[in-house]
Amino acid sequence: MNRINKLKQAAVKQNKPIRFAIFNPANITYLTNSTGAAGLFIPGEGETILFASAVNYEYLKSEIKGFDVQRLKLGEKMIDKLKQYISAEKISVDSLPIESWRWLSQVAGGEENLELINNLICELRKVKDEQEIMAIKEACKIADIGIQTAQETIQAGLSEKDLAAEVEYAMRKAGSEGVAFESIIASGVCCAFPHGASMNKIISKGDLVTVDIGAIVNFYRSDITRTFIVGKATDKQKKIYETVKLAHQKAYEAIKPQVSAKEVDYAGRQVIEKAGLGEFFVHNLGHGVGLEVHEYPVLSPNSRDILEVGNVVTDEPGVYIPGFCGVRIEDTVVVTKDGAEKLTKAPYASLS
Ligand SMILES: [Mn+2]
Repeated sequence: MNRINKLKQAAVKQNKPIRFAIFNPANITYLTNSTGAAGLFIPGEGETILFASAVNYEYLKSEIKGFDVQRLKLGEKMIDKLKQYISAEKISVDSLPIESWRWLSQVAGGEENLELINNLICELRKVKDEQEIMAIKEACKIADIGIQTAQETIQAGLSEKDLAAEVEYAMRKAGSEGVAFESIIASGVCCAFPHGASMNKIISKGDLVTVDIGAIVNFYRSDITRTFIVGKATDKQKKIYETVKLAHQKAYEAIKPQVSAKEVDYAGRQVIEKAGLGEFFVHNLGHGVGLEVHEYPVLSPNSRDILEVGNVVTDEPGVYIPGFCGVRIEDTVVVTKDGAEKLTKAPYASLS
């Protein structure tokens, strides 16, 4: 069944209107397998209307089959055009800026006629089909190449920015459509900033280096982190690294269909807590990956998600000790009927 029909079916089940105005770019990509549209109007019956600015119109018109592609004039907004298609009745909306919300509620005959259905699409996007998993697998293979490049390139004297450039170049050459997110290369004390972006810091001997990168294939993303040592690790660095590695392994073993996402978080978190490092694990264990690098399900202590076959999630425990160092190990993992399978496969650094 195509995704638009899936969405309609899900809306019927939840008693939501089966006419939709879709604005969120990732949702548009999910429903059309394309990018560049300003929005969609999905009527109860008949062709979906795809609104495109003049910049993207010709491309979409020739590439996208099964949609009525409508051109927006210069300066014309999608919501101006949408007026022609909707009347004062209930409509499902995924998300839109507050100004547009006010406008759309007037056209639709009142705020009570707008039904927010972003969750509905998030729920659909949580379970990847074969085509989506294939794209993510490819994106993971390319991310593995990026990690391999990092491993071969890291040395004392190189800046974090230069390392990021080498890694991103390798992924581009291997077919990535771009970076899945701003690459994080953090060395030495900077490793203690979990989301520290690559800076001008020079990598030095004795530094742990965290490399967190991702690729994009057919709009789908991957996410991987490896932590390396330049030279020889100290006992303290080794202890932290081995703790994170074990937490990563225990969480991976917990990933199965019908298991609650918070149990998976706990499986990793308790290893770090038992090692006395709990206060330094300052983020969730993982997140869904797909058209966006952070999507559902969420693997956190208070998640309500239950894992199911076709979820693609990260397993990424970390320990960050301010002023000293940080370690994170991350894989992108797909939930299968027998358990789970790692889609990123780059070897883990050995610190001994
Ligand atoms: Mn991640």
